[in-house]
Amino acid sequence: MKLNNYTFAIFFSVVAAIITSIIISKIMMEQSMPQTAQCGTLGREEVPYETPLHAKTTSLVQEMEPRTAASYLTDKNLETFAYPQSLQVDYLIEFSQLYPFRSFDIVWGEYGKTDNYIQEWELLGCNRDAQWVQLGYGLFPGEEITTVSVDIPVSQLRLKASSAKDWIGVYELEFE
Ligand SMILES: [Ca+2]
Repeated sequence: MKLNNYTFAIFFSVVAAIITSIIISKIMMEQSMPQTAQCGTLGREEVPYETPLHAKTTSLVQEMEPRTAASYLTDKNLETFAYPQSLQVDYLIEFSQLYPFRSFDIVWGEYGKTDNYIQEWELLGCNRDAQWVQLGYGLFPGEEITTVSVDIPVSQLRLKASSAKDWIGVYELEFE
């Protein structure tokens, strides 16, 4: 009888140790698992500053007018503007690689100058870990151009702005 109790105690402690180690290794595995990409893709390479950039710009707000399509946001022409005919703009700019930008100039034109237009805006960047980080944020710009400085490489941008009253647009997103 005494032996049985002793055997049971050993058996019980072995089982408990196995269960504990399974739980610990599961927790450690979860912690070391790579993050899921929120934007871009994981493992993008950072390219040198001199690398020529090709921006592919798409609107995440449905566009009603092809003459003011998303591509006009990054066509390097300050006369043309992207304007989805909506109270909101939400543009995704894709660069394919991680680029060490220094700053962005958001050229709002009249949409930043008069307070019936943009009331809130945000610029996000896709970082090395493929996560969105906020690069800039503001309420009514009160200016035609807003400059946003950046000190991390990003592979994508997302420019959002909204108005409560009138449709808004953006003339250009310049980067250097
Ligand atoms: Ca333009």
